[in-house]
Amino acid sequence: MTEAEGTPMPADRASTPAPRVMPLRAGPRALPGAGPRAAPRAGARPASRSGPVAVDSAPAILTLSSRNYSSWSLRGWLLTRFSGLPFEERMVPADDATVRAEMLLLAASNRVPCLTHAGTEIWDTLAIAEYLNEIRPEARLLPEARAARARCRSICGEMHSGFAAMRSALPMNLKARFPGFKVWSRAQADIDRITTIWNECLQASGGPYLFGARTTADAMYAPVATRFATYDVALDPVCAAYRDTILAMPEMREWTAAARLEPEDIDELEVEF
Ligand SMILES: N[C@@H](CCC(=O)N[C@@H](CS)C(=O)NCC(=O)O)C(=O)O
Repeated sequence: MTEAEGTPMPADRASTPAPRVMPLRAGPRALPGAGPRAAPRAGARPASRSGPVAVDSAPAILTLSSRNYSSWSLRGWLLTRFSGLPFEERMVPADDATVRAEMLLLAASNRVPCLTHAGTEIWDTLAIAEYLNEIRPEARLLPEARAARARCRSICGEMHSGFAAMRSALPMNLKARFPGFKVWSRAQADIDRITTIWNECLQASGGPYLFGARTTADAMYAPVATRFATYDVALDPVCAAYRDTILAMPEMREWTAAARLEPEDIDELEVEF
């Protein structure tokens, strides 16, 4: 068992405030600014590193799917929590095809996560990260130093577009445990690349997160940490400690506890999702 129940929480960051959860009840048009054709607010102020901007006070809605299976939902949710932006959750039910289809129409891409804020719809996880970094610069979702920032964006991009073998062979499933799981060679090559990234980042930053304090990179790789626990993936001590640091984050514990309450195990979702 590799999950970090009982391991000490990292001391450098407090837990971020919990969002209000809103299960889907209203029709799509009931969501303020959430329509697929919602136009970006004209003249919305661009990012400023000097502090929060006016747009920051607008209500935010984050559309998500299964906590147990949806790795992209987890990334988007962690990013929004890291940012400190208050938001309401809209959960797309994984098991109701009609409601699900309706709900996904809210996102131009038919994908989750989707952040709707101040009349702007952001439906890709990296775009959400960049947006949150602009409106909440004080959260430092990207490292301060230019070289580290470039490296952070590089490894986030690598996660976003890569590791297909690992993602299909070891789908995220927070509730499951597969002791002694046999990892096939192409998935192992992806795992090796990820552990190289983690080791390099942690050595350069000194940890406990990939770039010292928490950044977008930790949200992007958090579902990988859960997979390493679920599938009992053997790790070197540095990567094992990082996995446990991620799993012990208060936000991660909160997400996992809620995932455990999701009633159903959905066979068709036991694939990359
Ligand atoms: N590249 C997208 C990936 C999003 C994605 O693939 N989301 C999956 C769930 S993890 C999805 O919405 N699948 C369609 C569905 O749930 O019906 C991103 O960065 O947000």
